[in-house]
Amino acid sequence: MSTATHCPYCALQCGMNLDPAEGTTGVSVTPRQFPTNAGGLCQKGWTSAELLRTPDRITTPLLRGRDGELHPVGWDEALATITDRVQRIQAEHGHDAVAVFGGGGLTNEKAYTLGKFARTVLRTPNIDYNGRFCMSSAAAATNRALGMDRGLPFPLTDLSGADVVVLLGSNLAETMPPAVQHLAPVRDRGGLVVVDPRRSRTAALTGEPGGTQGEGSQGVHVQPVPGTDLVVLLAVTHVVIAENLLDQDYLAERTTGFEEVRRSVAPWWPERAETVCGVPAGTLRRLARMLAAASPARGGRGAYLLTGRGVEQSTQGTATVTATINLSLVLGLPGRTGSGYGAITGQGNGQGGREHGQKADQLPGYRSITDPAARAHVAAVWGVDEATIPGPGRPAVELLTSLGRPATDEVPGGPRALFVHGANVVVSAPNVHRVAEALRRLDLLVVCDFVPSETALLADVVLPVTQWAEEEGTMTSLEGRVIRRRRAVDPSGRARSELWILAELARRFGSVVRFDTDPAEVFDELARASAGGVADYSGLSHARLDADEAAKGPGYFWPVPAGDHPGTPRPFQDRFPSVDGRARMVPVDHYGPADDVRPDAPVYLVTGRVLQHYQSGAQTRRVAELNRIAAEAHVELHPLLATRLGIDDGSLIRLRTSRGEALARARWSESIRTDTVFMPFHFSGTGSVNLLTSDATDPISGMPEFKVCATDLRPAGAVR
Ligand SMILES: Nc1nc2c(c(=O)[nH]1)N[C@H]1C(S)=C(S)[C@@H](COP(=O)(O)OP(=O)(O)OC[C@H]3O[C@@H](n4cnc5c(=O)[nH]c(N)nc54)[C@H](O)[C@@H]3O)O[C@H]1N2
Ligand SMILES: Nc1nc2c(c(=O)[nH]1)N[C@H]1C(S)=C(S)[C@@H](COP(=O)(O)OP(=O)(O)OC[C@H]3O[C@@H](n4cnc5c(=O)[nH]c(N)nc54)[C@H](O)[C@@H]3O)O[C@H]1N2
Ligand code: SF4
Ligand SMILES: [Mo]
Repeated sequence: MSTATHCPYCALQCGMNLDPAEGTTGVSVTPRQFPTNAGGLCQKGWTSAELLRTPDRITTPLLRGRDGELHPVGWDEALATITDRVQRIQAEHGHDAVAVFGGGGLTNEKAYTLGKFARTVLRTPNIDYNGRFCMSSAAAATNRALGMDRGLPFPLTDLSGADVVVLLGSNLAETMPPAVQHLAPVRDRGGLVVVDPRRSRTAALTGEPGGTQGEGSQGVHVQPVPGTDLVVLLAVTHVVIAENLLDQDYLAERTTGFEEVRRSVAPWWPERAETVCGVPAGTLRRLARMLAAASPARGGRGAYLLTGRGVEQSTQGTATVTATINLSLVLGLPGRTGSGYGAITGQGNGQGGREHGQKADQLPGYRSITDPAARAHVAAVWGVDEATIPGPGRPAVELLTSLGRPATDEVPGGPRALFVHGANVVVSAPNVHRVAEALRRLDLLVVCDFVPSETALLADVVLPVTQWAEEEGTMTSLEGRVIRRRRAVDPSGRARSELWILAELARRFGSVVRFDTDPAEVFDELARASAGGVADYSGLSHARLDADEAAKGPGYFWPVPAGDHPGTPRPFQDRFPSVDGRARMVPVDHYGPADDVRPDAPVYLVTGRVLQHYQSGAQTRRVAELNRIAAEAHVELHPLLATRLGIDDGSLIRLRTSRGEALARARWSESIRTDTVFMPFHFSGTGSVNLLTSDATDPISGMPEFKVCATDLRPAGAVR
């Protein structure tokens, strides 16, 4: 019998059917109609079942012995060891001495339980997650400006009706290939705009070779100096205002703060902006006019501005998203049918994962942990005294680098034990030298995973968990649509669900707080905890999601505040969920990357993804078909730069930044700027780009500057 579920990887959450595979214990994958993928899957989705039976899957708990190696042990021994050691650490150093690191791949039920476990059992404020690396700048900016952080506040399929779609720092064609079909009508209208220092696969869809419009063009590729998108946005906003292309009525009725923003963009006339971002003034003007013509106020079909990690993973990520929202507001786009601003969420449950309490400052339902009413509501659901719920913890980079740090007069001591659930931080965090060093200082590292990731291999205790096709739960897609993940096969070996692990640990810690292990019951509790919050799931249950899927189509867009509420596909139609119902415009300015190019590091290093691999590669490097195509780290560089540095195509390059060195193969490509190189982050060992990246963070969101730093590069054999 077929099981209707969704892909384990990215936030597009493509629909798929799983069927028992003949003659094996595994399953086979076939694509299923679902609005985001419309029957398509990328190569990662097609091959996803292979990981269920990967030869080195962890099928039993592992404990590091006196010999320094990890050895199989029973569940009882593993959990007793954890309980004993955590209790001793907390007795000596206090509750805060234990930390938790979660992930945007966890189901809603697991993310919720993890946050509750940290606050009620460990009683620590120190919980954060890898979404800090992914969505935190967009979240900070949208919460501030629009009153709500729902990545896309409209169904993805809405994009196809627009005249113009601008993708800022998103390579959708490689990171969510089936989504590209929704852009086809926009391309036909010549309205696809891609802003990327590389002519990525997505930028190539514009049909443009460079910054000028060619014959038969389907849009515009804008190729700015890395880290200067904010200047592009300030200049385009300047032109919209200077040429009086704005939507005065909308600004008056639906926004506040326009005057300050108008003043703040005044100094960014296109010719000045061009000297900073390298985009021709004519292109900046053309963009402003294209957008204005597409806007509903001028009778266009509509326009969308969308941001990806290319502009968000920056020390000015929150400012850049804010500038994108400001531009969308002067054009009168958000909350108008067929128009809007959205951030493209990345991880499978990157959206739900940031709503239910694994973020340092947050309680379920997207509530603030410092809000007394929120604390009282959630405390009542958990059955605890609200005074026992800790306050906000440290954001991811700060948390990871503080691990095991001794207290001094200047800084408090860092946590001495860490639980990791759903992240491979020694590959994916910025400046990993520093993170690996911090992990080594710990008294106890517990990692839950189903594969021996680079981080799991450093652990004192590894707990094997079930994989996507072995469990029930819910995910919330990039559209804010709550959907069901369903079990198709039995768990491998002695792997257990994280819900069971956390409930069992709670029991062993002597907690009186109730921890359910049935995902449907956990969901019901999550729904109650979220009631009245921004991300209100209280009208949903597994039963309702299942029953209605056949009748009304898949999933519900949150908020769904009642059992008979139809869900909210487009939450900003009538008002913004802010205090005064208006969008708030906030002036921002450009200050550039923390680690800018200079004589000893003269080239921009930008990082990102390739189609075949997912994130730290812990999963996809174990899938033979994917690994065959992309087996090792590479550096994309322009032949002109390569020739100047004596680097042959296919040769090994040594890259060096202020943080460290890495080695990777040169891949000549005319699609990148001559002052910039690109390297994916999916590889470990000497090919890990995060040996090089900067851990400077955005002052508001805590998001690290993964995308841009300054590097030196030369042939690997060359003497320095
Ligand atoms: N194949 C694959 N797909 C994935 C994932 C994966 O690991 N692999 N991960 C998922 C996740 S969690 C996420 S967050 C999404 C990410 O999805 P995207 O945001 O599309 O992915 P990235 O490749 O990180 O970055 C996008 C682009 O930003 C560009 N860029 C770099 N620096 C700058 C800059 O300064 N300005 C601008 N404008 N662009 C810049 C890069 O050249 C790159 O083409 O993908 C999801 N889908
Ligand atoms: N240089 C550079 N670095 C980056 C980025 C970049 O663009 N450039 N992007 C950043 C972004 S956007 C992201 S999202 C992060 C992602 O970085 P990571 O958080 O490291 O991502 P994954 O590789 O997905 O790690 C997830 C781990 O959890 C395991 N896992 C999956 N599901 C579950 C589960 O349900 N329970 C448990 N316990 N484990 C599970 C997987 O096997 C895997 O080992 O990387 C960031 N790092
Ligand atoms: S686009 Fe994302 S959800 Fe769809 S098959 Fe690929 S990895 Fe899976
Ligand atoms: Mo991400």
